[in-house]
Amino acid sequence: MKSARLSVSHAAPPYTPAKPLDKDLRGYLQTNADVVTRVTKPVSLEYIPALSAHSEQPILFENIIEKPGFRLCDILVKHRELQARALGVTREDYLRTLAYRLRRPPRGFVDVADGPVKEVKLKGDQVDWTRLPIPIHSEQETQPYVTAMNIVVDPETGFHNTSHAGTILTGPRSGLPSFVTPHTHAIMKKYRELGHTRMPFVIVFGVHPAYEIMANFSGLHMDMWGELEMVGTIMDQDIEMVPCETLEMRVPAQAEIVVEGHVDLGGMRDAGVSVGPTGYYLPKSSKLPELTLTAMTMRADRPIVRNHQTCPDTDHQPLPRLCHEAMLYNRLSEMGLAVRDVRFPTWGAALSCILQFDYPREGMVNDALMLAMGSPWLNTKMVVAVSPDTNLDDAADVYYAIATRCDPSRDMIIVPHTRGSPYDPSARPIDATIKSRHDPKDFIRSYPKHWGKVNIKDFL
Ligand SMILES: [Mn+2]
Repeated sequence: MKSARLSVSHAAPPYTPAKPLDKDLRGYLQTNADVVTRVTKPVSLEYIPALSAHSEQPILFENIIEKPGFRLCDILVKHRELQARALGVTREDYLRTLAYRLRRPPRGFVDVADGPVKEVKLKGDQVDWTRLPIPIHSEQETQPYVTAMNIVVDPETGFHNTSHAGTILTGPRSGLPSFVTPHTHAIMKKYRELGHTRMPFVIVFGVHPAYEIMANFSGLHMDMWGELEMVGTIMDQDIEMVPCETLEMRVPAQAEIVVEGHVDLGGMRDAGVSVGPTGYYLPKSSKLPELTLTAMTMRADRPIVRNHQTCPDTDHQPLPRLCHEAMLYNRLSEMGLAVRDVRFPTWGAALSCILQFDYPREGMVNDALMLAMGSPWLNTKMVVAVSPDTNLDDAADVYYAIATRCDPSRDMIIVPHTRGSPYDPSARPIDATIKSRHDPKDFIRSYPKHWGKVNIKDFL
């Protein structure tokens, strides 16, 4: 009875046989070796952004010419197949499993005294993170950009808030973290109000990809848990945390590399151009606080830097929206829809969402579209509802459904005067031309150096 697949079921997912997930990134890469591209030939760091972004599956660079002793991996969650592997379930069970687990209470941590990330400990002047393989992500950027998970502890609640806000690497012990999330801003404000001049901050490189899915959660949670307290919940296993060397904080014991430091709560520095989630060079400049490093701990054997290449279509677009998809799945299910999938496609510039469902009666499609468009996030500028027979992995098939099944005069709803995304350079939907009122330079797309000119076959 237990394994029966009923047409209506309220049994808790996953339906697939439970097998514990790997605790760490290297375990994950080994378990999933069938889809990992291992690059063992020497590669210069400048080719890694283009080679990573050309890859549709996990890629591990084991021999980086300028950065001996370190490895780099990328593309862990770009597609549904990979996201399902991150949760250890089938592709079919992935979204409802994540949606279900996000409704569960936080599992918290298991505190341990030691762990693999403590095999090498560097403090003070010994710290030099320019030794790590941190690439420059695009043609117009001039500095290496760190895109790993970061943690700040809420001084009021003690919860561990996480994000993947990028940090510009400015020197051996300095950086400029971008802190794009409202929660990080709120937490910085709390530190200031408590009279602090600096905020403890850690960057965590190389964790199991399930950490990353949870780390990008954004929703109502700050009075109940931090994202890190929920990682064990979505992994269905305990998470081990070790104390930092120089901060009153704990960090994942199974990470590859941890960088500890303080963020200055006083002034901000101009950081120059960066690549936004829409793929354009926006914002053109931003004021960011200064980060000063105090310690770096890591594994002894060729620690892996997890890079999220930012452009063009990489993990960077789907990762911050995977929990959004699961939360929308929950809310659409509450309406009584048989939800097949919810997707922020990599090719939707992090502004567009596709809902796929069967519906029992008229009116439910518009309600579903309005629900998604009224979501708390700024990523639902354009929402498309499709039937279960459309292939969401194929942009052409979605376009085909729009072209053949939609009469815009009847089936399109335009909702004016909503917030919009600061990363969205357009002003109106539908007319997707560059407007004469705009500066065409604002629409230059970002690409890594050597884009389209490298072939992974030359490096294998
Ligand atoms: Mn948060």
